[in-house]
Amino acid sequence: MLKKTLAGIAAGALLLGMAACGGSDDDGGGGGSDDGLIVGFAQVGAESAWRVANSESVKASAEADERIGELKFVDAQQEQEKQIEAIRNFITQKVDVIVLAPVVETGWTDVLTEAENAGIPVILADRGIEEADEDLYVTRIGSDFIEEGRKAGTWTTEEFADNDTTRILQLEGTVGSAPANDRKTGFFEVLDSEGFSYELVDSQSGDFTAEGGKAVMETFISTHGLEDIDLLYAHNDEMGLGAIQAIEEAGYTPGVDIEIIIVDGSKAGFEAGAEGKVNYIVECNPVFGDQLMDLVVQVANGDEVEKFTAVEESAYGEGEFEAELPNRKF
Ligand code: GYE
Repeated sequence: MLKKTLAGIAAGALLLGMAACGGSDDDGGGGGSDDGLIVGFAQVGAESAWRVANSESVKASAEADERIGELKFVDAQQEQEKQIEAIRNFITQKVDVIVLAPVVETGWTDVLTEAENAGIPVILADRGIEEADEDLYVTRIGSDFIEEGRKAGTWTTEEFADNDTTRILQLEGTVGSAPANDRKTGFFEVLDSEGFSYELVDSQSGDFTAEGGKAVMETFISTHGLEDIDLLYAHNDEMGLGAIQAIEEAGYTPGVDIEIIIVDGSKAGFEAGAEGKVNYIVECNPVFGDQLMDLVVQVANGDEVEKFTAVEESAYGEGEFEAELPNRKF
């Protein structure tokens, strides 16, 4: 779907206007200067290797890009209020473009309407927001999280095809976040549509952190034991790696006593795979800084852009982890 927003057009018009009059920092939102675009980025936090790599990619691409004058970077420590505050500050500072990686999907209507009223276009990086608010941003770049969940689901139906009933534990990402919602949806959509026989024994959030994953896994083990569990589906590497610690501390062998799927594909995740502790890795690619900067410039110019740009990603099974390790970027 193509879309040209009023905000984008306004920003482009202002840029042209400024070029004609020599530039000034005093225009309304969507201004800009001869020194390049001012971009405000409200990042989720630093909860995972994925996130750290994503922040580095965006910062490095902004730094190297002559079209970008300044990147104002805010780490919101996984708190929506901090992101809302950051966006309000960006509006006050009259940045040219706001980039938001929304912690959760809901609760954005007011602040994004404020950005729209200020004439500042918003780009979503990584996570998405609820459909009702889709007119409040110009475009999103990131992963197709439902597809990631489907990959995990497809592997599960093949891996456990001979089981009577496959007993599953799930470690969910941050409650209300797009990747947690969608990775769950895609996974169970495949299991259900394949008529696969399973029991979801327990499912809780580990907030995408290693500590969270470990703590929840300890509870899972003390509540259910692991003897009758076939699979752990962890929505990211950190939670899976934390869970592996808990599994080992309880005297079980991860990857053997319980098979494990993780999502992201960090070096640490692939190392665990090469050691036989992880059985399937769904890749999620955080390195899209260059593509994001192209979008920032296009959006500031009021160019037409796609509503969604998917980053490329793959999935890896046993026998592939070691060979892939040197290619991992984070
Ligand atoms: O999978 C996880 C991070 O939103 C895709 O957030 C991102 C997820 C990623 O904390 O590790």
